Amino acid sequence: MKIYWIKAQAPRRVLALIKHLGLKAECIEVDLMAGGLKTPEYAALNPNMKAPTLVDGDLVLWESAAIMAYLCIKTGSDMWPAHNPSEQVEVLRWLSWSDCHWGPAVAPFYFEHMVKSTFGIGPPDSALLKASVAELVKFAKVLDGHLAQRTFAACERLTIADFQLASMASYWRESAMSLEAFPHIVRWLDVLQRIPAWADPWPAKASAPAITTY
Ligand SMILES: N[C@@H](CCC(=O)N[C@@H](CS)C(=O)NCC(=O)O)C(=O)O
Repeated sequence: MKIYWIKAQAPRRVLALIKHLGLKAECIEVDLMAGGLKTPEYAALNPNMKAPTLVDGDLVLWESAAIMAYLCIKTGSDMWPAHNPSEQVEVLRWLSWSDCHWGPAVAPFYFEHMVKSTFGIGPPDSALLKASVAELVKFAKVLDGHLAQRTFAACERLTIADFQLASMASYWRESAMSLEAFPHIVRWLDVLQRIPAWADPWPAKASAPAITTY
């Protein structure tokens, strides 16, 4: 099984899961700056020209949530509740909410602070961030209210929904996301940060080629 990744938040979720479950996978770092996502070979695997992509035999799969679900099904992990329909729709609800609402609400902060500084593409756009606060607060209220009585997002245990929801938000302090007013979100993110594979999901640097097998 191969996972193509770059050092970014969607691949991070998959790499964290692989490490957390102790799965065997060949983790192949794609050279983003050298245009590795735009080669015809990579585009044939993932026409979005984005990472992550999983290749397992004849199966080629993209979208981090789908890859995480596949990895859980393959290994029997209940982080994706494959055999319990009511739990499954609960996880699916938070995966969908993350992609449709929470992700877009936190993304401007993550991009303006983390991505721009990583690639040296200028200072954060403070006007844009100011305009983004209302949307962040609107959805933070939803998540904080949900987490008020819970340790994890769904099913009263760690699931792939936590990894999907928490990736960009983990950097809330560095990204000036004003989440101080949402103590349940902060506590939940801190709980996740104590999971070793979540805190450090990145494969060890391999000598060329950049492949890590767990
Ligand atoms: N919804 C996709 C998002 C994939 C995605 O946007 N990947 C980003 C990194 S987080 C990427 O490959 N960016 C590089 C680019 O667009 O050139 C998923 O969850 O897998």
